[in-house]
Amino acid sequence: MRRIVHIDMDAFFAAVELRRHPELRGKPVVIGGHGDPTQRGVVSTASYEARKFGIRSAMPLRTAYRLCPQAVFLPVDHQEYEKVSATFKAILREISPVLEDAGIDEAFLDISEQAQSSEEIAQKIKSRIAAATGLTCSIGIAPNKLLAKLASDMQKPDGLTIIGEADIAKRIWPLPVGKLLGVGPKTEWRLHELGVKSIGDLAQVPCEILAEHFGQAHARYLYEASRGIDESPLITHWEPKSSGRQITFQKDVLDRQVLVNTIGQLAHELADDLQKLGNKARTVAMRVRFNDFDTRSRQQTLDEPVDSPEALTATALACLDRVDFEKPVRLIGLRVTGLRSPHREPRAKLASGRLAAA
Ligand code: TTP
Ligand code: MG
Repeated sequence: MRRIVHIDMDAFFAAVELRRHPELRGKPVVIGGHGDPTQRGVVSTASYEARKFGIRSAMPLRTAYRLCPQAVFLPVDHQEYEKVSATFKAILREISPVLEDAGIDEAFLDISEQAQSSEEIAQKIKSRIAAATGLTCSIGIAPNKLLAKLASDMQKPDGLTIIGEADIAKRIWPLPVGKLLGVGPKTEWRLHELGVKSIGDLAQVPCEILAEHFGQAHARYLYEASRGIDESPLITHWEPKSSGRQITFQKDVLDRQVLVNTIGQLAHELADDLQKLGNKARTVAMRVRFNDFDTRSRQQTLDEPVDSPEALTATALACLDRVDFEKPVRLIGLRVTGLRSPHREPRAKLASGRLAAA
């Protein structure tokens, strides 16, 4: 059984700001834009005290001000947050080298090979991160990424939630369907129209019905996700040229067609790389980074390995469909994993061939 940990820092940007403004502890604090609620800009995050007033990420700063005029507004300082992000990810890599960087304040860690109990590892992660950064995080541990991510969100701040397959009906099914990775506001709205409110409701809908509304690939994803099924591997690195390509746009992109075209281009380059090396890929992963550095990754594992630009494009576009675009995009990347070389003969066959010859 795999053991996957999802780590999500608590009120991340706000928590980093409170380190250098300790006098603001306990007060409603909102981080966003230039920190001036009379100017254009959206809320990046808010302290838990500010959330009590209904302030949420992505809300216009003006709305936040209306909800809580006494809140303290601070500008976004990405450089500082990236520094803290690098520090806590380095700590996680010491605990297990199998890490997927899932965004500025979150990561997945595979601890399947570790001898210690899940509780012990969680405590180690929390205390080391606290010692190095002074910050708290919430942790979910489960047999896969999908469930680990849901678990880390169940108790916040400073939580630890461990979920097993036996807990799915009792603890996962009552959750709102929008909590599922890959169900953004748009998909959630369409599911609500079908009368699907909870993850348990989704598990009642036959896959064929979902396919009529969401297309084959997304339907299969939703069908499996609602049952807590997720075999996707951790995406442990993005950079190697042979298996990943990404583009940072010179100007942020809002037009979906531009993203579709870019994905086509990246898929062709990747297919070229694969074919040159005689490789085929089973998993295609897509990553989008918005202009506020919020990052989303989606991936899909295929039954058969592929190396054609058409197959890579189709799979990447199915991943794109599972992201809701409310913000301008600054970067898009594609990556393939589960590489297989069709030229290599299976070991067993070689061995038996030799035996036969002897
Ligand atoms: P989250 O982990 O979603 O939020 P959080 O860490 O602030 O709060 P929580 O305790 O609930 O985890 O996002 C991490 C950071 O990413 C957040 O501090 C600010 C940034 N962010 C944005 O800039 N815009 C957004 O729309 C969201 C959701 C996050
Ligand atoms: Mg967080």
